[in-house]
Order: sequence, then C-alpha cells, then structure tokens
Amino acid sequence: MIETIATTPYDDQKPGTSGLRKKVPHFQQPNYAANFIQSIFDALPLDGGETLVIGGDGRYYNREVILMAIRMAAGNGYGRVVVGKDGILSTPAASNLIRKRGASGGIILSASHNPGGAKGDFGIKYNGSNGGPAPESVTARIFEKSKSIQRYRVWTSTAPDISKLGETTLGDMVVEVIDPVADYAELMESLFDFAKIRDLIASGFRLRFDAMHAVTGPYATEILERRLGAPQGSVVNNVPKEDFGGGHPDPNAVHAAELISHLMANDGPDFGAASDGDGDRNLIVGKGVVVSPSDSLAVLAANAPLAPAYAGGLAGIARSMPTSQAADRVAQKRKIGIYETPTGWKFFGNLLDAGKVTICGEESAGTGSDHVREKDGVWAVLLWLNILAERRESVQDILDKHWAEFGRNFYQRHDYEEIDAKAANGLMESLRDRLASMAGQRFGTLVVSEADDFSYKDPIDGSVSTSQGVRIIFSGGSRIVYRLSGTGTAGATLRVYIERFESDPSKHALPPEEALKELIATADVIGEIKKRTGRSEPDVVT
Ligand code: G16
Repeated sequence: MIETIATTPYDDQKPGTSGLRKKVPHFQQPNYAANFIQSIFDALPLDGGETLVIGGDGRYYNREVILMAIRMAAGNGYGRVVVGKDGILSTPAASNLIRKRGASGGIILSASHNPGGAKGDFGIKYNGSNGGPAPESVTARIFEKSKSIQRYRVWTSTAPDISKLGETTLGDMVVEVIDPVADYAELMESLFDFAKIRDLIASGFRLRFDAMHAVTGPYATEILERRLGAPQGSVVNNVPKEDFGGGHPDPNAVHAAELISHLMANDGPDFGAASDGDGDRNLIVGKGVVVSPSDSLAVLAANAPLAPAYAGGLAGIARSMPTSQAADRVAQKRKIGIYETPTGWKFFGNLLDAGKVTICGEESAGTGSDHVREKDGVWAVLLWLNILAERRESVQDILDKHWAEFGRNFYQRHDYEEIDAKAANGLMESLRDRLASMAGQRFGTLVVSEADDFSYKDPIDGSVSTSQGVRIIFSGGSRIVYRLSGTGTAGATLRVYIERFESDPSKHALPPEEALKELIATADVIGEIKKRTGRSEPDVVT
C-alpha cells in the first residue's frame, strides 16, 4: 500500500558540484533524506513503470537510505529498481547500469572522497537516463521542490533483503539485487586489451592498487587480480568499510601517502594507483613519480588510441576550466576539438552525448570517457596499464617523452579547507570587484593580460553558467584561478589553481613548487589570502 507521509521542508537542500552533501547527523534529521528523494521524484517527468538504479559507496547510513529509497520508488510508481548487492555500486558502475538497463535514472549515495562514519559525510545525487549527473536545470528544479515539499510517498511494507541476489517484489515494483561488479568488469574487458595487460603483469611488472577501504575494492580485486593475474595482495585495503577504516578516501598526496611511499622505494612496484570513496577518482603513481591529474589526462588522451576502444582516435577532449591546459596541447597537435567547461562532471554530459568529445578530465583526479557518463577511477588505471603494456616503458619515461613532445604545464592546486565562509566569500567578492582594473597590472615579472569570472555557454543546449571561478591570466599564458569548492560540508574551501607553461625540456625536471614560485607568491598578493583567511599555508597541495 502506498502511504503519504506529511513532512515540512528544509531550506538547505540545494545540490552542490555533485549532489547534496552534508554531515551524517544532518541527514539523520527527521525526513531529511526522504524529503530530498521525494523532491527528486517530484522534479522528474515520471509516467510510471520506469526503472531506477540505486546504489552507493557503502559509507555509514548507506543501507538505511537505500532501503528508504526502494520503498519510496515503489511509492512513486517505478516499475523496477536495480540495486547493487548490500547497496554497493561504484559511481561509474551505476552510470553503466543506468545506460545498459535503459533506466530513467539512478540515485547514487555518496559523498565521494569526503570521510565517512557516523560523524562523517553523506550525500545523495541523481543521475539521468544518459547515466550522467543531472544537469543544473534539473538540480535547480529539485531544489525548488525541496523548498515547498509537504508530503512524501512510500510503500508501507519493509524493503526486501538487499544482501541476496535475485528478484523480489514490493507492491507492483520489481526489486532486482545484482552483483555490483559483473557488468562493470565486462564493460572494462570490452574496452581494453586484457591479454596484453596480462602479459605485462606476467612478465614481472608489479602493481599496487589502494582501494582506501572504499568501494573500488571488489572491482579492483576482480579485475586486476582475478582477470588480469596480478598476485593476490596487489589490491590493498580492498574491503569497503562504513568509515573507510577511519581514513579519508581521497587519492591525493596527503591521504594516499602510504601508497606513494611504496612507489618511492627503490624496490617498490612499477605502478601504483588509488581511487576514492565512490570509485570515480584516480591517482596514478609511477616508480619514483606522482602523476598530476592534469598530466594524466593529457597522457591518456595522447596515447588512448593504443587501447582497442579508442583505436580510431578521439573525437575531442574536454577539461574543466581550472584543469591545466596540458590536454589542449594534445588536442591542438592531434587536430581535434578541445572544450573548457565549469567544474563538475555534469558539464561533460552534453558534449559526450553529442559525440563532440571522447575523453574528459579534471584536475580533481577525475578522468573518463564516453563509455559511461561519470569519471571512472578503475577505467583510468586500466587505460594506463594498456598504454604501459603497449609501450613497455616506465611511467617516468612516458611522462618525460610527453613533456618533450608537447611541453610541460607546471601545475599545482592549493586548498584552504574549512575557512570561515564569510571570509571566503569576501575574498571572492573583492577579486571580482577588481577584475575590471586588473589588465596591465604588474606583479614582479608577471603582467596581467586578462582577468575574468569564468562563464560557460553549453554549446549543445545553450544553457549559461556564470561565476564559475576568477581567472587571472598573465602574458605568456601563466594563470592563477580562484574558486570556492562546491563539495565541502563545513565552512568554505578555497581552491587556488596555479599554472605555467614551459617549452624548454632542460627545465622540465624542475620541482613544480620551484617552477611556480613567483606565481604562488603572487596568488597570495592578488587574492589577499593570508590577510582575509588568516592562513599562511594551504592545507593540501595537489
Ligand atoms: C566532484 C565533481 C567534480 C569536481 C569535484 C571537485 O567530484 O564531480 O566534477 O571536480 O567534485 O569539485 P569542487 O572543486 O567544487 O570541490 P567528486 O569526486 O567529489 O564527486
């Protein structure tokens, strides 16, 4: 029986860069999650009988919300839900399932790389029928609905057991519990040359994949160990835990320090990788070298045709605005399109659907292709392995040759986390106020050639997104970009992106902090970071 439960709205359910993210106790307020899920359903043109994919990264509160979402799907007229066993589905696996099953969409429960546990973070996002994150027009409608919600609809009886594979029913709706890994592993096998990668591994090539106690554990174990023959134990921290083992499942130099130290050792593995909470981000580490996400995107784009799925070449590349312009150089040389979008994977969806681009990437450790509509951590690892299997060179050699051919875009992102939101907004406002007078100003040897607040007009649907980050561009092409993160759950996070192009190969081995020294100092001068936030150092540099 469908029950209609009275509720009252919350005023803070505005989705950010990637869905609604809040602390677990915030989500545990009465009806908080139910309100948001009902607002999603209310924002959609549902005819009844549709298929909905539901899954999450296994973090604390995942199961409760999944069971609620199943009952609410039945209460809102869905014909079928496809749910990962125990509620587990990595974000790219969910995207794949939506596409494969012709579902009208999916609900993905994750706060990505944010910490989990009872006091940690939780999140809910909606993906549409193309498998990609809902565009801004949809998230805006969801927010509108959430502000005036008066009731939600739910099927009275309890949801079926999601720890057992197979089909059951809840009212008129079929609940299908599936193996979360099988379809995804099959997709990966269709894209890459598994036989070649198996040969590489059999030849003694050693790899280490750190699943960070998060969702990619079962995926990486199945694919890397069982299908590609990496020795047991190559995938570490491979059992998803509700609190990610107390860690922070963010594959960067700070939180994946243990993996990096293994790769820096003389007798360490040849290749290391890590993924995040929900499996869409990736970190690539070679022996003795950490590959920056922007460089990884450029190398993958330049070498993708070595893998069967991309042998015909790429239609184009897209990157988010703050991502370094290394990929642009590849696109220029290969004479393919390059697109610059705001931060957020949702902005790539239209370009991918229209066949304008094949590979997309972001500085925030995300790369992916048109195989799904999400970034995909395990995919990036497999494409690297396919390239390594073909080239039989080290990661460092591949990087050095890439820079020699295309030049090197030195790049760093500086994050100032949990700063006072007022101070952060003041800093951005002040930058915006000074934009008009910025051109021509000199800072040391740097002269500003252009300054703006990035806005984007989607070339497919014409929608416009404004205020996407302040760009200060200097003559010669170096840039500093300032923006506030849209994924944090406490205070504000200021991100400062710093980039300089170097064509001279004799300077490519410089450490980035040295190559970017003057720009880093200038970022503080222009942004008044220390003065306004009281912080003299970033919390994380990637
Ligand atoms: C999300 C988005 C990405 C974005 C990242 C960082 O990733 O999907 O497109 O680059 O957040 O966003 P921000 O700089 O606003 O914090 P994820 O992995 O957190 O879902």
